[in-house]
Amino acid sequence: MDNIDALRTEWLERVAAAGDAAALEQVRVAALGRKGRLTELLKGLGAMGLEERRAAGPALNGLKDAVQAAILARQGVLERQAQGVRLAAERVDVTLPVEYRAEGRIHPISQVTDEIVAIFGDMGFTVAEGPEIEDDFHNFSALNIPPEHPARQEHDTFYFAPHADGHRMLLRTHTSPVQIRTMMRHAPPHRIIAPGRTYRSDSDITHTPMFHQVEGLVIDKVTHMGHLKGCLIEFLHAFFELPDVPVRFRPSYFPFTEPSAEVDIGCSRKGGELKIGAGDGWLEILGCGMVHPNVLLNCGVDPGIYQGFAFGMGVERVAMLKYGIPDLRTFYESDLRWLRHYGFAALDQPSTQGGLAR
Ligand code: 2NM
Repeated sequence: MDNIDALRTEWLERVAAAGDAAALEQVRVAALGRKGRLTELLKGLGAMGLEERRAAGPALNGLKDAVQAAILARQGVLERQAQGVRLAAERVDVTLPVEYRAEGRIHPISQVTDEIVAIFGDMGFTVAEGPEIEDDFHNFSALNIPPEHPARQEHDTFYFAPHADGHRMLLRTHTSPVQIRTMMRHAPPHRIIAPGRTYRSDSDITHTPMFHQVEGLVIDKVTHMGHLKGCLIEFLHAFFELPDVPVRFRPSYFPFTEPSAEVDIGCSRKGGELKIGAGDGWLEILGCGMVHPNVLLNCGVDPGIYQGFAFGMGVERVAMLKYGIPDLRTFYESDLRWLRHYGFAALDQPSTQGGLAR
């Protein structure tokens, strides 16, 4: 029995001393494994006489149970300890200062272009794009702009150096060549808008040599001036988020449309402050008209069957009016303080709700 008590003390101490799961497993194998110390002693019971076995058997089995129970208990303690260490290592210190990240802003030109695209998108228009480097035919001739028209002069248009055969490429002066390419490549009906960069040799407080336009084109068998007016009035209401903004169509002239009109919205100018939506003043916003039959013919569209309307606006101009940006030239100075002030958060979706939801 002294022997058993000594064994119990020894193995319970060894179990208690195991510092991790691997050490504990080593102790278990040494005591209770196939060739373990206690297993060997239990095997020895078979060789004993009856009396001896009656005395030693319960004691040895009791010792085995005690060691087994101690191992299980120690296992639990070690697992909880390991978990504690893991949790301490994984803990996030929410009081630490966050890492600084520069947040980008959407440029007003991108924002306003997206807004215009979203509004016409709701009316069933799809976006069309084309090259910024164009030829004379797509930028001028197809649009019924005569050879002697002032817009074709060196003074107004950026031309590239002439090729050997004399023809020279140019930077498109409007996005209309996109409409020309669309009509030449695809059969009618058409309902497209063409947003993009345009270039004119012009630089003063109200002109930058590169600027942006959105133009639109609708061609179908029954399209008439009523559609033009309804479409553009709906657009202006949605864009300026003013359902009651007065709209005026004023006769005008473009070589590529007949009849042509300029579109104004009502405004007031009190004490030098411009307010869109009411008052006795008018602001020019858009140009538009019914596509000239010559333009349709130039694009292989039969004007006896098809007709339609087109319109165009300057993105910088409507952006300045909608968001109160006073100086055109600041758009392209790449001043980050300006962009932080006039720019838009990336997660603000271009909304058509303000004007369309009545
Ligand atoms: C405007 C005003 C009026 C226009 C015309 C065409 C085309 F290709 F269909 F003939 N595209 N854009 C147009 C008409 C553009 O901008 C002030």
